[in-house]
Amino acid sequence: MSNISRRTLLAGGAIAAGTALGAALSKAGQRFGLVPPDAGGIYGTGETLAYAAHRVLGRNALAREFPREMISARPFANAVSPHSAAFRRHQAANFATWRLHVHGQVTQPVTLSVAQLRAMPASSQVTEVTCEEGWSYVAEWTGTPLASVLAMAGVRPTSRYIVYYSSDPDWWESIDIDEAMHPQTIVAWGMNGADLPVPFGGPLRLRVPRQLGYKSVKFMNRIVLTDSLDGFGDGSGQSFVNDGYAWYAGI
Ligand SMILES: Nc1nc2c(c(=O)[nH]1)N[C@H]1C(S)=C(S)[C@@H](COP(=O)(O)O)O[C@H]1N2
Ligand SMILES: [Mo]
Repeated sequence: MSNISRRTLLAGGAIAAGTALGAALSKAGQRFGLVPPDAGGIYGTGETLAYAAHRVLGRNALAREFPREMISARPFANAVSPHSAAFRRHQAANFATWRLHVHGQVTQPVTLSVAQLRAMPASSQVTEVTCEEGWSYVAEWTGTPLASVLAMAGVRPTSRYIVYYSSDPDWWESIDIDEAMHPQTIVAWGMNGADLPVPFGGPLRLRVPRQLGYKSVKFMNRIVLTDSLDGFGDGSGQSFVNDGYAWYAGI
């Protein structure tokens, strides 16, 4: 696929230099799974090109990892909606009651506690959270590779995306299976050597270091595997609050 897709992409790039990108690239792209779900939106052509380029040429590329000396002394926790009463009850129980549900196109849905996730082989990374607003910080993130969690549930071959939710009903996101299986995509439960603090998304946060900060959903409690984003919100793969953000936010 890689060679064909590469050619498709180069052809797409040449067409982009002209004007009639849409038809040709999107037809080829759809065929090879290179068109993001919000391709019809305001980012249209540019986003499709970025997504296709990253998927064809940089599918396994790694997000930059930093030396530990570069960990930010004062990481910035972005504002979130007020926590629900249910969240505060979990917090009062030190999140012993928190569960991550994994279902959809899997062989066997699984439900995991934070302790169960912590008992699995862990992975750490010193990576940057980059907000679309222009600020960023570097931290060490520790968690369970999402690929291991998905393997427990058994990914059906029809799955093309994961949709992931938080205790904040207005904040959910989706990524494709390549991104989900990437070794740097982790279900984080630790930050800078301690438990992941609530302001930074504790008890569980999906860290997607190859994409902008808004894809790293805090307070994650549910993951759904699916072959299509139709039927999830407006079908663009994101909560309405992220309308206007590109679905594919690769950096
Ligand atoms: N549940 C939830 N996750 C979220 C957000 C949010 O408001 N709610 N904000 C996102 C945005 S826009 C960014 S840039 C990062 C910020 O991460 P930080 O709070 O660690 O700085 O979290 C993302 N994850
Ligand atoms: Mo952000």
